[in-house]
Amino acid sequence: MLDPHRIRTDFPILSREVNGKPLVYLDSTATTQKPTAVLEAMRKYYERSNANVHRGAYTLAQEATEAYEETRSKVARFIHAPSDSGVIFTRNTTEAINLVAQAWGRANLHAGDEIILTEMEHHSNLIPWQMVARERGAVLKFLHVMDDGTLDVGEVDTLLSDRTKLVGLVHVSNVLGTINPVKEIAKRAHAAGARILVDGAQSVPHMPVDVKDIDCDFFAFSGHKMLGPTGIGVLYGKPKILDAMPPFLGGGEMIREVQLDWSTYNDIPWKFEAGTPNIGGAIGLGAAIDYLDAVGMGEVRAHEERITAKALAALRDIEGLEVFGPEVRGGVVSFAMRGAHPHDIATILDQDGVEIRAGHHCAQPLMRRLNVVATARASFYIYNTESEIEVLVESLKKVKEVFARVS
Ligand code: C6P
Repeated sequence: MLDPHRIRTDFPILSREVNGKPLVYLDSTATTQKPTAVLEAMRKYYERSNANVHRGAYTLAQEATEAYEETRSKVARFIHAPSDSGVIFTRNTTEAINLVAQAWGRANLHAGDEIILTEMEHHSNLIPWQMVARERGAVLKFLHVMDDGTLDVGEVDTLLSDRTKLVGLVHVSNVLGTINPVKEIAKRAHAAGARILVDGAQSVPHMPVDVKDIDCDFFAFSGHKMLGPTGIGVLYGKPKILDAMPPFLGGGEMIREVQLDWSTYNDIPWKFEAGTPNIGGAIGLGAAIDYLDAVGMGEVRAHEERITAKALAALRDIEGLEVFGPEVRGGVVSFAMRGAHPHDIATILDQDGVEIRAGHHCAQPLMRRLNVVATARASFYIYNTESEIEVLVESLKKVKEVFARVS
């Protein structure tokens, strides 16, 4: 069984204090903390092998290229991609989805074509489709979120039509924690001749993911939400589809031959990696994958289930506190407290060293569906302990007292 107390010793930041109290970091959905192994891998690269990739014949350039490409193989293995060529490095999930919307969407969407999304999408899987749909005259349709915070899979069949070109949905909601049945939805999308894109920003860091088993066409996630650094993300795509797509950005490294008035393009994945990539970031991500591999993704999920079940039970016990989302979920708990604005909750918790996020979580349509303007949100990862849940609960009780006094 995963021991969070042992794991915590690998994370220097977790021994600091905030406002005179031990840090209780409960915002891993926004970004995770980094273990020493990741920090050291990046430091070693910059101290010993720093050079540009794919460009130099000298030793440092070869070392940098090998380390960068090694991470691509690690990513492919980690998500069970059939080959490295389907793994494209991006800045983050957002850029990965924009790549698909711009490169695949502009080439494949025509007036009247339909894209199916859900009401629970993060803005990064909504705005890129709004942009390309407006340009191409395509239509957006939405799967509703039911009162229990899940999707009705059967509704997909009512929305799919012979005009549907793409179904795009989040694997695990960053607000509700809902784990969506992406494999089942992929099957239905494919039966209707549509492509499927999965936003895996909150699944890959927290549970075993197998893109081959899901049979998704595109899958996006961010390194910084899985112990890696910011500025490195991944788009996985089926190689055949990526091959047929035009490039996203133009520039160095994505070309084969360049004339003054025309060019031919590199093979995938490099066709989609114009310019000098985030080499240090990729190396950090590789170290993060090694770390998660050593812990075991099944263990990661089991630990989060334990912590989340404890948090759910404890929060539901606080009178006047409403928890959003289903029972079976990722390690995310969004809630509202009667009479207290989520931002005030977060500010008061911060006085106790408890760091949670408050706001719309980049999911404004979902906030409207929940009939709130914002929620408070605690989220968990491998380094969170049961006693931290107790600190959260005690601190929330204080919030309640403060607002009982002022109201
Ligand atoms: N959600 C949160 O606090 P980027 O910013 O590109 O790394 O990730 C975007 C993104 C996409 N999809 C989902 C499901 C996400 O949760 C996020 C990031 C953070 O909820 C920051 S808004």
